[in-house]
Amino acid sequence: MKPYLTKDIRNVGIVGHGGTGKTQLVSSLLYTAGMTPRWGKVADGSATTDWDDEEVGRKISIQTGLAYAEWPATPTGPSGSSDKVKINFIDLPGYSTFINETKASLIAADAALITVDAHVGVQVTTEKVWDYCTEYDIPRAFVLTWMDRELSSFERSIESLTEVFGRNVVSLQLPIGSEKGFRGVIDLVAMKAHVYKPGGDGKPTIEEIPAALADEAKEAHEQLVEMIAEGDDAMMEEFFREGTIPIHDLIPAVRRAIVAEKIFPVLMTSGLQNIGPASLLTFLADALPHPDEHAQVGYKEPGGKGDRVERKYDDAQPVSLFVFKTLADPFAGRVNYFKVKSGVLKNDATLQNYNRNTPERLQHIQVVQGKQLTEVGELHAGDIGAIAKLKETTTGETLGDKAAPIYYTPARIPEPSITFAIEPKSRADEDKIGVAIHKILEEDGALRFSRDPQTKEFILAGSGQQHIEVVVAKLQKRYNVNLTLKPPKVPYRETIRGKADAEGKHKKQSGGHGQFGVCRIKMEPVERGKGIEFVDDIFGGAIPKNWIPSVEKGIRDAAARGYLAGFPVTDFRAILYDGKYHDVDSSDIAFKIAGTLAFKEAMKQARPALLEPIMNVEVYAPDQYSGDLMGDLSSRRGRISGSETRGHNVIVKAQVPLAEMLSYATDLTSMTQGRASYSMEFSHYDYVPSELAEKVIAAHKAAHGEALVEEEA
Ligand SMILES: Nc1nc2c(ncn2[C@@H]2O[C@H](COP(=O)(O)OP(=O)(O)OP(=O)(O)O)[C@@H](O)[C@H]2O)c(=O)[nH]1
Ligand SMILES: [Mg+2]
Repeated sequence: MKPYLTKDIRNVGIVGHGGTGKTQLVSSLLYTAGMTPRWGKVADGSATTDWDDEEVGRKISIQTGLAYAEWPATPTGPSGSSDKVKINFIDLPGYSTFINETKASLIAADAALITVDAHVGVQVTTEKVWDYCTEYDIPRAFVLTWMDRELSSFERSIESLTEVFGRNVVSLQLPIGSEKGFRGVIDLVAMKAHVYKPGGDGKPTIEEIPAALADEAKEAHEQLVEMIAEGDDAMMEEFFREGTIPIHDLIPAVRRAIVAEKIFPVLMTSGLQNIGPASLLTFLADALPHPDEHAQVGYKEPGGKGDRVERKYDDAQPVSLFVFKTLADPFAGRVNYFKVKSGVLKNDATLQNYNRNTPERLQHIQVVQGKQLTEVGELHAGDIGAIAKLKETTTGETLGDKAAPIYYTPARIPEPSITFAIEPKSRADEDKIGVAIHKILEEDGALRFSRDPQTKEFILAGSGQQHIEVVVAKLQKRYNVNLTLKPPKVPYRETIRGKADAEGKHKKQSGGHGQFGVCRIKMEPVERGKGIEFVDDIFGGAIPKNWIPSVEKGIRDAAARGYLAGFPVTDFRAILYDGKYHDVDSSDIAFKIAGTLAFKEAMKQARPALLEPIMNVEVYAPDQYSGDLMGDLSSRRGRISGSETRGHNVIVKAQVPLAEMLSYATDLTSMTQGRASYSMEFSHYDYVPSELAEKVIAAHKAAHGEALVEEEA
């Protein structure tokens, strides 16, 4: 493949509600552009960007899929040249359990194509991905999918879109035919009809607009031009004088309006009948921003800290690249997907990983077509590629010229919302689990793994039941680790409501060396979410410097093991202000134990309390269910924070304790005959009401009594 320059690269994130046809659409576009010999189908597991075993098996997207098409833009300049551009597709999951993956990888896109099922209109995830686009400040276009489906409707879809996203949503096409009879589109910019053969090669015959649609098309064209020309007096005048704008002026004007986020265009396809792909490809090539039209900022320090460093997508700047996705391939090893943020990346370059302060050699840089990787010699600023077998690099890290460090900020991903215990089926499985899970953690930023310090159970936390099930399936298929998944758990925490002042004294004199350490601590609550703060307030060497970390460790270890019911204690400050030591008998371990004892004593005084995770929940459903939905959420101890109508749908927003939401997916389906969708995201921790707290503590003690006693001993 020839190297593409920045101005000839388009990076588009394909996002939208689960199952609206993103992956099928990408396969149709690739086939139409001649990038794949066969036309991939989600239904038979051959779609280019759903290639992982779990995706093929479940027929849904779970992780970021990359692909690219080479396609000519419409020549508008005097040269009339129509060199191909490279359109990089980032095909992202739509189901809410996998939406964190979407957010993390969309950061590499310069524009988004949002799929909307022409039968349903806007759904809960449509709004969610729109918000991500706003956060990343990228232009967006809509594509109506399933145009061949019974009861699909162009008019209703546009109505639904303008209702939610405003009057700047404007269609660039009109459908030719509808439902089973959908045959193509009218291009409202060039005013031509694109007629497709159902199930064909995705390329249309270009015809004059059929007489029956001529008036409607003319009116829509005029509306479009007026919107585009708004604020451009010269163009407006020309339009009124001539009654039209020449196509070589109109295409760049449409592009400018899209790039400036003045308009949000709508196009349409049938991914399964292959109607519309060529028209859509030409649109993407003509109208999407070039990478260098998207401002970017890096920072002097990781995590968005330190001074800002301006960088341009410019070949002349020092090379830098950002890793937005890591894959753990059991055969190929670790594969990193990256975007070149500045400069030219040459094959075999040695770049500095700034986050880890280590050099990495980039042997065999590649472009990605689904699961197929092809080596290339160089990639220019703005392009997307892959690299296998880096020593240490994973998602969210920046690499580049050692002399010009910069850090790009990774996406902010919400904390996991659900926790499961997993149990290895045999000793051999237990031995393998650590290594295997580590590989999966590298590719999944929304997953957390830990070991319950009380019960010694292995704990997986993620964004939903299906997320954890996929992880368990991967562990088994890829790494042959067999596990039992236990019922979901609510990740309760403990905290304190009051203050305490306590002493921890460890003294043992049993022949030989004794053990001696005494510490005095104060404890007080801190703001929710702040975790544990340790303050060293020792004066005059009451405890020598080298044992102070031992006291801290003792306190932190004890806090992790919990006090009321074995849940980690959090959001408190421990101030170490006094103590005693012995020249011979004091030791690291003696002060650790003293720290632990002081913590336990302080907990007695400090009015311990139980915390539970509260979730932000959004439910989307036909408005007839509005009352039922709100009643149901209230009965789950939910606090309704708002409800809005969206055409014939209602969106209900609420804050609900996670403990009440464990079976919501099933309950919502039966309550609405499957016509609702919802999303749920961690919001904050709050106190469990006292009568419930007692039950939770009792239940936990009953289940883990043995472990608790053991720990005391
Ligand atoms: N009839 C018809 N079926 C479609 C169309 N687009 C997609 N499908 C079918 O819808 C199902 C879901 O399509 P996908 O492409 O996997 O949807 P997706 O948006 O990628 O789904 P997620 O990535 O899991 O959110 C598949 O069975 C497709 O064959 C379409 O335009 N018409
Ligand atoms: Mg998909």
